[in-house]
Amino acid sequence: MDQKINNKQQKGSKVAGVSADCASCPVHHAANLKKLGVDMESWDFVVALAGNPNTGKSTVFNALTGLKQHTGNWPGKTVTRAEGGFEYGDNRYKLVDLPGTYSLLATSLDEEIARDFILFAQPDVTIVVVDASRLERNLNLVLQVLEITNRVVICLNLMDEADRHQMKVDPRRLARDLGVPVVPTVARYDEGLEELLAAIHEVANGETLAKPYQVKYDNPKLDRAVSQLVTQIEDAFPQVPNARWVALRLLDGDERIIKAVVDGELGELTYTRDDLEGASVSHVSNKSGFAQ
Ligand SMILES: Nc1nc2c(ncn2[C@@H]2O[C@H](COP(=O)(O)OP(=O)(O)OP(=O)(O)O)[C@@H](O)[C@H]2O)c(=O)[nH]1
Ligand SMILES: [Mg+2]
Repeated sequence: MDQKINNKQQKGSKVAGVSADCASCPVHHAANLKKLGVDMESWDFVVALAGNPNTGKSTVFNALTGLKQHTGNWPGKTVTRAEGGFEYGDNRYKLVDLPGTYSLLATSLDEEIARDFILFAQPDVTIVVVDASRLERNLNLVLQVLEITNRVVICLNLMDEADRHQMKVDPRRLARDLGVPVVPTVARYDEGLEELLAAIHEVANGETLAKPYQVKYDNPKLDRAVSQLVTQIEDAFPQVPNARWVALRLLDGDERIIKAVVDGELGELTYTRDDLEGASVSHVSNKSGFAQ
């Protein structure tokens, strides 16, 4: 309980002192989310729901938010976005269902939307829903998400399917190897969701310290190029939390990220008070997404 109060106080003091180092403060954060069409006014934390297609994301989404949800389109796109909310402990959470993707390389509109949300909106927690019976294929996306953010909870879903195929999946070992919480679930039958909520809550409140696994490329030339670029990216955009990932994408010739660097979009993660005061707020009833 003390921990929660402390977190709130810390957040409050950061809000009061919006300044050059406001990159991690909630007001700044809200502005990023607003830009992407998420109203943060009545919520403490934003949680993104990512995962491969057909892994049970919507089942988890429905279980956590009830059926009261907003659906609309992603701003400027014809892809549907569902968002809802839930309350857990002392906190209100907004849950955003991302399109199902196998990767975050932005080679399709769905991948671009999922990637941009995790990168630019910096959700407080990203849940990656994983099919326990197809772990190898699903880990590709997990590793990519871990390169962008360490605020991750793995929802190891379809455990019943893994059992049915006599596959032994060890959530503890996976958590140790990946360096982030892993919660086994059978979302269709509401199994494991309480534990999932507890893990989300701990990551959101900074009670879980993640040490995410990072892919090693074992290539000295690449390592040198990455570390040179990381220095330059950190100089230009001191608030970017994942310079290594940005560097790797630049080396890969990722046009979207090159554009974000050239246009300074990455730098927009730093908001000034003027930016914030200029931002209009669209109101969404804070009850509208709540489970009964
Ligand atoms: N056996 C089993 N089925 C599940 C589980 N979770 C979800 N399902 C089923 O899997 C199917 C796909 O679930 P969805 O929640 O629609 O999956 P999704 O990830 O949202 O799918 P897309 O949005 O199409 O990517 C549905 O028939 C669910 O009932 C589970 O833990 N076990
Ligand atoms: Mg779905």
